[in-house]
Amino acid sequence: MTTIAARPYPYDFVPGHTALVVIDMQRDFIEKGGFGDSLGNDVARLEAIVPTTARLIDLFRKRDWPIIHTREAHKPDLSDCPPSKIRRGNPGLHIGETGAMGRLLVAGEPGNQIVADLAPLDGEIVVDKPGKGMFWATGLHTRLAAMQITHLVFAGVTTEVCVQTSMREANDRGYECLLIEDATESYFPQFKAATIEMIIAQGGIVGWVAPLSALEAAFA
Ligand code: TIU
Repeated sequence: MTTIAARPYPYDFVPGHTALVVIDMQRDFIEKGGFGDSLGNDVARLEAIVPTTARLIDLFRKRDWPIIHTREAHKPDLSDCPPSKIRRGNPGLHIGETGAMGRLLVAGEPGNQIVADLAPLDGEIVVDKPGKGMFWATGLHTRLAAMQITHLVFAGVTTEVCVQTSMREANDRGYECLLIEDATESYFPQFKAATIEMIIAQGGIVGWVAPLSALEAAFA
């Protein structure tokens, strides 16, 4: 066990039982012409965390610790996308419609791929999730249980949507969750800040938060 300097108090990292989860670092959210851009957001904010996230992934890769990459992805026939989800959002371009990088949030489309600098390697788990949370309709909890994973380190986008939803789902399933604060980002800085405060309030009601440097220092 290794102790990480974190808020609201130190986080016990348990090698062999800890996986990294990188949420939705896909072109749809991070590059111009994707879903995030079509919703009217400044995607450059999200692109800025790619180098930190790459360092975090590298820290896990060097030690051969498990890495899970998620993508928000729907089947091409959209049978796994509720009509309410399609209706909401940008009134111009909806999920499944064709943008500059193919059909928005549809599996297999160019925009649905993880950005090149963070591309998964063979042996890493890639989960296509139809919801904002990573456990809904993915079977991931069963896979993590089979791997005896009890601790999850989170990164990715966006902090208050898919990252927070996944972390709350994980918390309810009994995982000890740590969010790396400089490897997550929101289109709305105030939402990122509020999410971090919500996670660590009340004695870590959802989990812990730490900068990447705290993890690097612990494993130097
Ligand atoms: N719109 C927004 O902030 N996020 C999403 O739709 N999905 C994720 O957070 N991945």
